[in-house]
Amino acid sequence: MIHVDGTLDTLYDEVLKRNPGETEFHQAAREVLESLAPVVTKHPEYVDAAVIRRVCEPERQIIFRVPWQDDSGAVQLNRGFRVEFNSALGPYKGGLRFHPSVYLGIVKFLGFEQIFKNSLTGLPIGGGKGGSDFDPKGRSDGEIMRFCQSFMTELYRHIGEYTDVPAGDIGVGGREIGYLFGQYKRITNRYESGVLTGKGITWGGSQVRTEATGYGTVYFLDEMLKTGGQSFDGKRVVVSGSGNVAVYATEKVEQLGGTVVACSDSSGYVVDEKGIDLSLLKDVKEIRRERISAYAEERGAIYVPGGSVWDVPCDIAIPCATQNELDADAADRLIKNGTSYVAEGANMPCTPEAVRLFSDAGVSFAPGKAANAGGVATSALEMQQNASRDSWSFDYTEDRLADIMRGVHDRCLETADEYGSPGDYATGANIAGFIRVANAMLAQGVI
Ligand code: NDP
Ligand code: 2IT
Repeated sequence: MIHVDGTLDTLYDEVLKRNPGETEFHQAAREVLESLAPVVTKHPEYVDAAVIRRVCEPERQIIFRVPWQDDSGAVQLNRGFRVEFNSALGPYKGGLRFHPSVYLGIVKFLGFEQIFKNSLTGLPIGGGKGGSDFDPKGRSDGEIMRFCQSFMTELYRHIGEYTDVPAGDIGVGGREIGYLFGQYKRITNRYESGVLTGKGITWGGSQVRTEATGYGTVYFLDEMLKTGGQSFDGKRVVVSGSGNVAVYATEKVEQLGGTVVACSDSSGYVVDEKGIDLSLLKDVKEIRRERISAYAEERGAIYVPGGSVWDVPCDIAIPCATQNELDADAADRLIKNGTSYVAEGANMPCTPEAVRLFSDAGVSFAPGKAANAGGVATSALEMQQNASRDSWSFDYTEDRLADIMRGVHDRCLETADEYGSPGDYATGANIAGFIRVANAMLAQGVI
């Protein structure tokens, strides 16, 4: 059971009752509520004005039908979602996920996390998330385009530069954002650049957005290492996944002097003791869209079908695939193998039991809502450039990203200190993220 003060207990019970069967949302809500006990003691006004209660209830939830025709002419059917969770700090902001596992509980957990993550960046963005149970694997470009067009034919009426600004997530990258933007432009007859982020560089996109989540996670880790008097130099690193976040986390680790010795996809993992060859990885995953086994074959590296990438010994672990991919067993093995830093590039990849084991073993742990905030932060920089019809250089944008990640890191540590949990990044992130949103909600009245 949840060990928090009576009020938070009641709130958690309400979350369970109002959102039956949505286990990922329950998990995300519980992790935040468990951190808020010292906040409630210090600030009873958040309870009086039902701020915590309101923050757990999305402002709006949209569910829609997405019919489309496959290459054989058969009609396919999927479900689309957009959960507009909280707009206290700015327009709803958060990615779209296309994956067969998507249902309301996943979108709600991601939207909930996004509220606090976006708040932590210090930028003017609210929280939201969307997606579909569409499975892009094995689909042709034409099928992806027709799906995106159908998805946007409903979504367009709910989004806008000042309302709700989607971006990518699992299964949604530059190609999909292109098709989505094209359809939005066609339906609305407006070149509204700021309605989506993650656009191509030549048509309103920002430098560094593609790299931002992975780079940002590694900048965050670099700050954690510095805090412990260490650096990436000579460190063995394991990254899970081999998508957008994993690839650019790998790139930045290598730039900072570490070696990424393993990565994975949902079929298996690769061990490459010489260090991952980035140009081959990008070619296999980003251009050819093949499986990680193709990388191993061409590189002459070890491929382990199935299994867990967390079996590979490392100093630093960066889970960059999906929620709950690193459980207590995996945490146990990492700890036994001497891992001392874990930063979540993905959203909620570590189970609560794994996080507890890390904490007990003195492993320094960074939660996703802090460590992976660089992606959405750079999306906010893309919105700034769109609003001013400007575009910044790569170096300038990357400096801004690095600065933002240092800010997020320091805010987590300072807040953890202030609320009696020194060194606890997860508690610091939850409290600091919550307080900024809560104060805006208090100021804006009962809405
Ligand atoms: P991609 O679609 O580019 O890559 C996802 C990777 O994770 C693939 O290697 C995929 O393997 C693997 N994966 C996905 N689902 C599963 C699963 N159920 N089991 C095992 N492996 C899985 O997505 P991103 O890199 O963009 O996203 C990765 C994580 O980072 C997600 O948690 C996302 O929410 C989070 N994130 C993303 C941001 C962004 O800007 N893109 C920003 C902040 C967080 P396979 O190809 O075999 O499915
Ligand atoms: O989880 C995330 O922060 C994202 N998928 C990025 C969201 C965004 O709006 O850039």
